[in-house]
Amino acid sequence: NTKGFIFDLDGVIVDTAKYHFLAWKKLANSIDVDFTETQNEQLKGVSRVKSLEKILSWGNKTISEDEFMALMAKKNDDYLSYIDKMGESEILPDVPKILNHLNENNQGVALGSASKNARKILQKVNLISNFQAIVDGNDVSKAKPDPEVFLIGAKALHQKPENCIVFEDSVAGVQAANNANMISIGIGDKTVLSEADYVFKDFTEISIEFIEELIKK
Ligand code: B16
Ligand code: MG
Repeated sequence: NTKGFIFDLDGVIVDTAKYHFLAWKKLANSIDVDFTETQNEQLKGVSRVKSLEKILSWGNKTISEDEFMALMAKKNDDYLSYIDKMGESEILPDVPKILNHLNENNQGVALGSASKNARKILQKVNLISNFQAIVDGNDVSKAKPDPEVFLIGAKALHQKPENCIVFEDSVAGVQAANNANMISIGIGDKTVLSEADYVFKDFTEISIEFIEELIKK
């Protein structure tokens, strides 16, 4: 039995949300807009363009197209300065255990992320060789909750959507998996991710037996 396992990146494999927060906060404050951790929550799984649009609307700011592009570049440069220092120690607990088990048992493994920096981050934490396919922000035109990112992932793994399992930490991502007709596994808070088929706090709560059940389903 072969299934397709599709992983989100930020919040599932690594905790880059803290670096997005620092970079967005610095940028927002530089244009006199407040930025809180609660607002950062709302940017999870959301693209870079959409994130800046939200920050500008929270601050009631309108800017020119050129300024918009300049701010996007500034945020990303700042974000990349944190990414450059990342290493294997920032992989979230038990993620390698699950990836290794899937690879050893010839299951399809893909990444499905909104980030345009996904490949770089996977290289930094030395996990890139665990993925047969990488679908990221450079490959999609429609953002989560649209299922596009995961449907492209399923195709790359030569799997039907109904034979795919998605691991996601964001509400929009869980909805995208459900919209793709895949099994959705939320990583995080049960009350936040209530639309997911299963929810676990993190990968330390996911047993190999559970993974085996998903493979046999
Ligand atoms: P970038 P994911 C998402 O990654 C993040 O959750 C989101 O906060 C970020 O804005 C988005 O990637 C775009 O990232 O600026 O690096 O292209 O959770 O889909 O892996
Ligand atoms: Mg995420």
